[in-house]
Amino acid sequence: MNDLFLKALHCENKGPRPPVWLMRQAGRYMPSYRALREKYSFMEMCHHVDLIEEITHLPINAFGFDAAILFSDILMIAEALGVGLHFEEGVGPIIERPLRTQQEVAHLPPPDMGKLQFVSEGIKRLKKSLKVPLIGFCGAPFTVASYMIEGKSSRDLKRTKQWMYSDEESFHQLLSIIANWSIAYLQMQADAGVDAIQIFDSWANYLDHSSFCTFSLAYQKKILDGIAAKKVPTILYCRGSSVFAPLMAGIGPQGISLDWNCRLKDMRNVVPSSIALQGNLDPDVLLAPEKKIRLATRALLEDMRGDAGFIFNLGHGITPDVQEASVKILVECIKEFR
Ligand code: 1CP
Repeated sequence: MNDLFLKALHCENKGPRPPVWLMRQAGRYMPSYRALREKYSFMEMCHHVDLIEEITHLPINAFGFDAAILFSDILMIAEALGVGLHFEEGVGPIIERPLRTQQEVAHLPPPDMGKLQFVSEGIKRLKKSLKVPLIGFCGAPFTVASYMIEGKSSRDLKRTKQWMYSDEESFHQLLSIIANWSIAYLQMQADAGVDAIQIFDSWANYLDHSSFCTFSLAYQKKILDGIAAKKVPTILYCRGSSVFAPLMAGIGPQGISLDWNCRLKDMRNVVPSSIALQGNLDPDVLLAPEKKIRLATRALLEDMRGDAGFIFNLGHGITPDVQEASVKILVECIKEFR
């Protein structure tokens, strides 16, 4: 088993190069993924154990990443909560019955992992076939709640924030319900064998400092505390995370994943060396010519040289318009770093 990723996550990587994996590494930029998508809907792919296994392996086989991330989606919990979910071509996720009232929140069901068994089965299968660590994940309650309220991807999160500011009580109730589901879900993933867990709060950048503490961080902490006994190392990711990094470091994750608007090296001044730093190349660098990809990759590698807790990643997910050849250049550049 290649343990470079877990070594770095525990801030114990003495080797010459950091581990590398990419958020959204199994996705539409890969022709092999698109070929499967011709045959199956995204929901079919997420529910089918054989496909979960096959798709999780695609980027590992193609690029030799040091960690795999379970093929699934943060909205599987929304689906299990009964609000209805499908993905529309060119639009993204659609929640069929978005939440509108306090009564609808009160009627959401308690955690039932029977509805998410396919994820557990997928993990068990992957643990037998993978030669790299497997990362499980969930969305943070604030981000999952925003989809359940907005009904689809939103540019401004207006409905979510209007609800948050006008009826705190039911907003907290919703976040609590999602957090309880997330705890049960991550416990199930840990029992099935994931080696690490990442929590995605992709829309936390819409919150001011005080709201971030109350509505995002508090529930990330609730989840970390709820799964602590499983002893699986966790990574927290927020978009716009650099301003919140010291707060995130304070709730006990093993790693923090940062987006590209900060100099990662400088974040060491506010994040202790016992917590891994993951990131943070601008995903759009992968749209540049080879020379620029190499330059930007080496600059980040040089900046983080000697940091035993550095995990190379992008600042956010890889985009569908990236060429596989560019990903090969990136990985090659990291692997030859001495
Ligand atoms: O059309 C398709 O084929 C579906 C594209 C796709 C894929 C490949 C979606 C729809 N989700 C995924 C997989 C996925 N999503 C993974 C799998 C593992 C991997 O990284 O390879 C993970 C970890 C996610 C997490 C996820 N889903 C997040 C958090 C991370 C992030 O990118 O911020 C979010 C916000 C989602 C919602 C979602 N699912 C899919 C899309 C296109 C979106 C985002 C829509 C939006 O921008 O609002």
